[in-house]
Amino acid sequence: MLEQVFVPDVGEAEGVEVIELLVAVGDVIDVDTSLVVLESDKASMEIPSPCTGTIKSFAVSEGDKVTEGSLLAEIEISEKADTREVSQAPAPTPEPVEVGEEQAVALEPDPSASGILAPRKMEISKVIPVPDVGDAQEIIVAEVLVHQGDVLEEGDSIVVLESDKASMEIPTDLAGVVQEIFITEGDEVREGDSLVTIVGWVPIEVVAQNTADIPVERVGSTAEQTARSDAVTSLGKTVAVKPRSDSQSSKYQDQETKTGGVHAGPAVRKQAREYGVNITEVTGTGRKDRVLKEDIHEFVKARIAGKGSSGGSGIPEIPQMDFTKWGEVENRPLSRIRKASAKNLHRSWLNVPHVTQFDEADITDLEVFRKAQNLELQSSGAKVTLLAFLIKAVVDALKKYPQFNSSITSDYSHLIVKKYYHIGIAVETDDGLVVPVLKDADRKGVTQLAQESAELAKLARDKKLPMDAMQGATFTISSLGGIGGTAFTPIVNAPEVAILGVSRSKMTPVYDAETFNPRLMLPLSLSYDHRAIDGAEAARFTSHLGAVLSDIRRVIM
Ligand code: CAO
Repeated sequence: MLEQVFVPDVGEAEGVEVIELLVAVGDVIDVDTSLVVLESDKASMEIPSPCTGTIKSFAVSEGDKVTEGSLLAEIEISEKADTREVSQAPAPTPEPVEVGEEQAVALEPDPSASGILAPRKMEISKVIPVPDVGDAQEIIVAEVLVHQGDVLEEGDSIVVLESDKASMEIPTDLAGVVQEIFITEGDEVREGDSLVTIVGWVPIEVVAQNTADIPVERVGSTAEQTARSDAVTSLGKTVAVKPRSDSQSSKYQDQETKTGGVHAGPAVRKQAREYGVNITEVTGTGRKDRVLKEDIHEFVKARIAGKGSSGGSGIPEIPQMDFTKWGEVENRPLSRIRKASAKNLHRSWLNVPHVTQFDEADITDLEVFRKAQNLELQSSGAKVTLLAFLIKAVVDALKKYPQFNSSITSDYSHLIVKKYYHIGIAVETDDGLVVPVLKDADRKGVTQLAQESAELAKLARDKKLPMDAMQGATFTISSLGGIGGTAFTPIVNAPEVAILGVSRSKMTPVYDAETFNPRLMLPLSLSYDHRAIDGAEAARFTSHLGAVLSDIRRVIM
């Protein structure tokens, strides 16, 4: 049996363009598989399949103009049970579902009346509150990341809150549109205060199962929505609702679409086509990597200047490949931290002429001393780490070789030598690399350095580092010693000019002119900016570091 799919009411008398055929003749598809993307000047939408089956033919090609009622495709139905009838029959009366005392959820009516087949979803309005923020006394709204009318996905950040101890981004757990914002930057808030209201859609099954968990303020059906344009009443109060597009019948109308693996709105896609730009090659800088008009402009500018889109540095770009040609792949979005560190690392890598000096430090005696100290400290619960001794030794070496504690001016005319010693510590977290800064390391003892570095690493892993705890480093240590490896080439954390990489220590036979002795050797990898530091200076720096670590008493000399 053949099922014919027609263009629904798209609210455009002059018709819309077929932008993309998302499946091919012969493809086996499920109910709701998107078949084609249609686009007008105002919106783009994907047209879903009404049934499970095999694509028999397409009546349109990419670039065609179509209007309501035009035949799009024919599908050979394979599973009658999954077919949703497309008829002109009136919508059935919504069936109420009880949610709490005062609210009734109306099932979305069968959308076939409008020719579009939408999943059974229900609109809910949810207030996102300030969560439990521990024992913080004062919480300030540092940044409001959304605007009224923004379309958010689940997990998108709404605001940045800051307390005296930490800063944190508050995400939405409901995908939808920002309806109302209750706070402004600088406001002081408390746990439970309302931040924003999100109006979103959730599958009816989810609502039915989780009514107890979802603080639903307002519920409504599509039918109700259509009947009233700008206000709804619930819980005894009227809430303003931003009117949605005229063609509510299309479930994707007025939303950005993700086709070809790229998020972009219709106007942006149109602009890309006009400029002859392949949108999949453009790096999106919007939310969720959405491509913006500015990105198209930048892309075109870079092309005109003969540059690749990747770095603007004139290096040839790595082409975007379709890896699915060779096997199964998974698209994993990068965390905000990974994206930020990717940019910083790339910038440093391109700007800083790196050299890495390798050396070893004999830490046999230091480790004996450290373990003895830890035995003494056992009852107090404190622990002296190797990292703390490294910080101490590094500060000593920085004092002796101050050019390692500097930044180079952008015209390369001066070194700005810093008289303070703030040591960045690379910390691995689930979201990527974070570099908290241990301030004034020269004024602290080894026990305090151990305690503070452990606290900073914990805050980083718990995503509770305040912004100022990640700023102002003069030199960075990246220790992979607890994990393994013999050496590596860390990337300088510009505008710093050097970074010390530390690998795993190993018992090694060391010749002392008469015999081989077993010594615990610590591999050091010092990367430096060759514009600011000469190779000989780097060799002296690591030699001094090695000497201090082999006899820690030297730090008091
Ligand atoms: N050689 C041998 N063992 C080492 C060592 C070394 N160089 N450094 C640490 N260890 C041992 C410690 O002795 C400790 O063992 P015990 O528990 O038996 O005492 C264990 O490894 C863990 O050490 P730790 O808890 O003191 O942690 P750390 O000082 O090694 O590291 C931190 C702290 C924050 C640097 C680390 O957790 C981390 O995140 N490292 C990764 C940094 C990173 O990703 N760098 C790459 C940057 S470039 O991409």
